[in-house]
Amino acid sequence: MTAQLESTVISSVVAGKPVDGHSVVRSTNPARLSEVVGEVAFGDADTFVAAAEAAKTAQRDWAKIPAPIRGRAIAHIGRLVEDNKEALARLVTAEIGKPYAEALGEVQEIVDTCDFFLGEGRRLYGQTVPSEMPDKQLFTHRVPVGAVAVITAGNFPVAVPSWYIVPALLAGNTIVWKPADYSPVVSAAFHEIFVRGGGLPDGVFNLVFSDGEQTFAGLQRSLEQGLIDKIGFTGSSAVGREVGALAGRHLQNACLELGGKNPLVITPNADLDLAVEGALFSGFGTAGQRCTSLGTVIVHESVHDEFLARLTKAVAAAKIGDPADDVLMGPMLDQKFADRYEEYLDWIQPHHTVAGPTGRITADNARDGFLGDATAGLFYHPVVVDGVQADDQLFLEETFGPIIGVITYTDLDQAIELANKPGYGLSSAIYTTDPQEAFRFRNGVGAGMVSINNSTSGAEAHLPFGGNGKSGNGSRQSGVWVLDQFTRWQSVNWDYSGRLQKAQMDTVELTPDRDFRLGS
Ligand code: UN1
Repeated sequence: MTAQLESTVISSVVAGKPVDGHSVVRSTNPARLSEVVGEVAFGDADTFVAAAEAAKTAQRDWAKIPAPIRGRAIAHIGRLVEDNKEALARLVTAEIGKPYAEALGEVQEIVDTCDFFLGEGRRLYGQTVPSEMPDKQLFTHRVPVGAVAVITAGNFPVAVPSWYIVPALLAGNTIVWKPADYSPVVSAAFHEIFVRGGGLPDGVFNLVFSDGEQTFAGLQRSLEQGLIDKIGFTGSSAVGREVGALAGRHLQNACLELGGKNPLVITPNADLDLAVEGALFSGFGTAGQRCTSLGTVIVHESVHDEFLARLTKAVAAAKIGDPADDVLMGPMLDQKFADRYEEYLDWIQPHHTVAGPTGRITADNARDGFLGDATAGLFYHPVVVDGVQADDQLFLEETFGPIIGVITYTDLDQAIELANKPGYGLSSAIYTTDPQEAFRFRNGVGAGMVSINNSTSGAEAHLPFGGNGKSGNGSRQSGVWVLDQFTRWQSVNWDYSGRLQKAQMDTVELTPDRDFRLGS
């Protein structure tokens, strides 16, 4: 029997109006697959192009609204999110299986982002710059980029979209948002809160449900027609490469937030219990499906055995089960992630050691102390793979799921080399009580984010977030830094001399005495 929480079919919203879809898809609860969270009508490439047209048309008037007033809209959105915090978090938990405490944290991240940008509406500073000539003044202004396509993943179905949408709107841009196809209900709720809370005019924030192929086709056509001026994309490195290439062909640089193979180094003097706690949270929170999730623990050989013993014990004791309960780990986000994760499990080799069970939690492959009915959902055992080597696939590639590797090192330079070897560069962590080691690691690691005595996850909403290498193209989200993604600098030179003053040619020179020498 299926229980249905929502009876209406949700759909794309273009220029403020719902749009008929082509196929209706069910969104189910990954913790109880028989429970339908909602139904969504998928659009196609035409839906995307229509949304881009609406965004492009609405942008001119949205940009005319003074930035402080747009900042007020962001303030109201933040309050409305706060007032709906529990309801939105419950939807996150129901639709993608994120444990409720984490889901509340995720919703809080939207509020934090709004808190930051509501003030930016009264700043959005430019500069006054001196001219090399008299009676002339130079200025810089931030101007909006235009219509922005935002394409996001469903592991952070509301926090990560807000990192793009809040600053983009604040800076005077309009939006076409294509959320993950497996989190439509929570996406529709987010969209409605934003439109209502901000009093956003029609066309300012458009929502498109479509599959990856149709989205790409729609994006391509929109770019060809000059309807999209900027792309923000969060997802896999493979798709990010395609999106970046498409943007590049249209002389645009996309804001890309891609995969990670995030290392966590443990030095001989580290507080091992703290390191275990950090590894547990970043390895298995969101069932290992964050872009900041821990990939490999790089532990000094002298503390390897002790660390592994404590970690194995902690993993065995961790609470796993119904994400509505107080658990460390719930189910996989969606069937397709479960299927892909099973392939990663094949990367475990005979030279590896795994302490506990692996694979799907079932009646025959049970987990002690499981909270709820494991067979009803997409639940997997948390896996720690010891004896990983630097040329293992498991060491080199992202494994989106509850699996972490353990490798040893002998000196810090080697640990840094191992941390950088997979070629991603999103997040990283070091557990040490020696400041020299912390600084040497920070200096040597190629990641965009470094944690010292904290896990690889847990970025705050006003610090630059983003990666290098296979994790992105160097773009940064959050805080003032993201404004460079959603605005362009316009320089103004204002001449009030009443004559043509030619730069570099009509400048006056003083007469320096270059021959003067002391004592001569
Ligand atoms: C992501 O997985 O795409 O630091 C973002 C963290 C979260 C954001 C992760 N605040 O893990």
